[in-house]
Amino acid sequence: MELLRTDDPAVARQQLAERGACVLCGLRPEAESTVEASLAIWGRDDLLSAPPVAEVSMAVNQPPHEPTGVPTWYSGVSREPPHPTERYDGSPGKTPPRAHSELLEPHSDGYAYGDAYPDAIVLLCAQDCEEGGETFIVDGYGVLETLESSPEHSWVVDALASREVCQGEAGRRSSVSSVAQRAPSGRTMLRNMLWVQRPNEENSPEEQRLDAEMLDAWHSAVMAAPRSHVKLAPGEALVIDNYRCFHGRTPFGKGAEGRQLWRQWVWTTDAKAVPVHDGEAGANTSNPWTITPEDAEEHVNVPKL
Ligand SMILES: O=C(O)CCC(=O)C(=O)O
Ligand SMILES: [Fe+2]
Repeated sequence: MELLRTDDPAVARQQLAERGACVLCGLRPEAESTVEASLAIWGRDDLLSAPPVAEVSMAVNQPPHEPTGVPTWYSGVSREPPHPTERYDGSPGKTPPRAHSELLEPHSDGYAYGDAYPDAIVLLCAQDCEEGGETFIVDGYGVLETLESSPEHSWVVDALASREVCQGEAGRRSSVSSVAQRAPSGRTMLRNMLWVQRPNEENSPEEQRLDAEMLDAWHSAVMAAPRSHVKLAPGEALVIDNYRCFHGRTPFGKGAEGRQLWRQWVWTTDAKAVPVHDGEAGANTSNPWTITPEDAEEHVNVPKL
């Protein structure tokens, strides 16, 4: 599938609804553009939260950099979050470092938030590299269809919706829930996190074996699914439905040092739950899962797979 390029935010939103991803063009190649683009796509009514952008450069796991002048937390909250969620507790864990010379496998962003992971992502290119560093998308709904139509694997679809597995970082915030869920808005929510999703440690050995079998089938199907590649140019943003699509990128070649992307996580009114930044004007504190500014620093820009 070819990802559509458009400079019209309304078309981008339409594409997101129909295909789960597209490229929005004609943006300034600056960090500030990510919130502007998000506002242009969803508008103040439907954009609930857009925390500080994170810089994605050569090493995906390098500490995030927050430039001055970038809005710190978009608090255009004009209504209650769609669904509150509980606060997760946990101590720091580790994710495998990803070298720029390696392929970054398809994944969902935001595992640190548990079920309240962001429902959309805006990945804006400020500077590209000469070789490699292409971003790609896997359509998770397509993966579900493929599983469904395979006599050998159709059981996986039901299992994804009913088996509760560990989807949080080990030793950090635990998140035990099903891989496939439905948000109150009706959207199907999927997660693909190769190094994070694992059998539910509370389960019996036999149940854990079934968890593992399901996760293996799911991860294998995602890895085998078609990928739509896009080489982003400066001023272009890949807009992703993070409930539906998984993203990754090819290894960098020449000019890797210069490549720079800005990553904006977005929560819209269609999200299952929205983590709320505590203590900021306009922040909605009625959500029991309220994160403090320190928490936000640590978790909003949490190192990614
Ligand atoms: O470098 C890329 O193109 C994607 C990076 C990524 O997956 C992320 O920042 O979440
Ligand atoms: Fe990512």
